Amino acid sequence: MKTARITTFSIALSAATAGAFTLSVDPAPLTQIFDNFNDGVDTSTNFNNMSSAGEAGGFASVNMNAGAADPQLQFPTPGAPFNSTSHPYFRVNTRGTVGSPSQVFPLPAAGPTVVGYSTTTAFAESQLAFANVAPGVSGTGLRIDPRGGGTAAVERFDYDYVMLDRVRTIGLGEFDYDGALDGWTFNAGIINNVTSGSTFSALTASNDPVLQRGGLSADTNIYDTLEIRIALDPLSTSRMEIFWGTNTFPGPAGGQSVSLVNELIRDGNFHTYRINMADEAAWDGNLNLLRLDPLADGDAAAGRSFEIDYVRLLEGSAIIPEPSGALLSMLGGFLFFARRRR
Ligand SMILES: [Ca+2]
Ligand SMILES: [Ca+2]
Ligand SMILES: [Ca+2]
Repeated sequence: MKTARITTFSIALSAATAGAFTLSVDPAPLTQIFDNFNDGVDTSTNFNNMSSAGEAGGFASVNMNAGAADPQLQFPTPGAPFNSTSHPYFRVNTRGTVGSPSQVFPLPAAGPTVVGYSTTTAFAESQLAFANVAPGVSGTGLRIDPRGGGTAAVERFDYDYVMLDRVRTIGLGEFDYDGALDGWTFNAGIINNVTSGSTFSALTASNDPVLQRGGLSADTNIYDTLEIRIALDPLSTSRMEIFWGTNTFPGPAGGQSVSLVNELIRDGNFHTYRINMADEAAWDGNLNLLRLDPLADGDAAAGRSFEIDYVRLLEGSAIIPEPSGALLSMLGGFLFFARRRR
């Protein structure tokens, strides 16, 4: 069920929370799924020295022939075509039997549009930008060269998703292939977890369920916005709290979090919470840890279901709107706007 778009601006009411943040609930999407390889229908084509190895479990697989020169393949667009003006950024989640330099060429070819990235042996997301594409150029497919060429043995490459973004974006968790954890760990307060169909679903089982993602290095001067798409148990009543750590403000730490309570829509359907952190003093330096407590306290201990579609970091300064006068008056006394740091 799609709900009407509402936007609220608030400070966290939790006594443990200092500072201010800006929240948009169910804002217009900034990301378009180019292909998530989740329907089990292999649409790869135009192979050169490569062949399909099928699409299953939420990703597409291709094999590069032994001795291959200039291996390449194309993913056509089962969905909407790309437009480099509306969506100048894109992300590829991939892995290979060897870590190697890879390239993407937007199709149809429109000048020197190569973008290089690095395939690793575990699934990892590369954040890319269409390079040297004339403004307004659009395309209908991507050619991928998984490796520059020349290898002794057959090598396999897997593709989990290609997503097109309006602003610079990092997928901290897309949960887009079966069993994917995308680097997240969790404590015993989270049980019965299943990743399937691009979501991580689970039950809370203690008063302090914790999901955590470490191993990050994201410049908070660029990435100042969190976006979480989550469905919450209609029986739930407690807060969702997000802790973070940076190189200058290590975490998780008490008082270094934001929490949502009344802003949460608990109807069992997915809702998007876009949280701009620019006014949080400790959102500073390089983000290296994010912790998500989906629910808390006795509510969580009672065993509530939740399902996460994704957790993303966004270049928020480009897209967080200043509040309108009408909105200001509508929200009246709930408003607080901290001085922006920059
Ligand atoms: Ca497919
Ligand atoms: Ca996928
Ligand atoms: Ca997802």
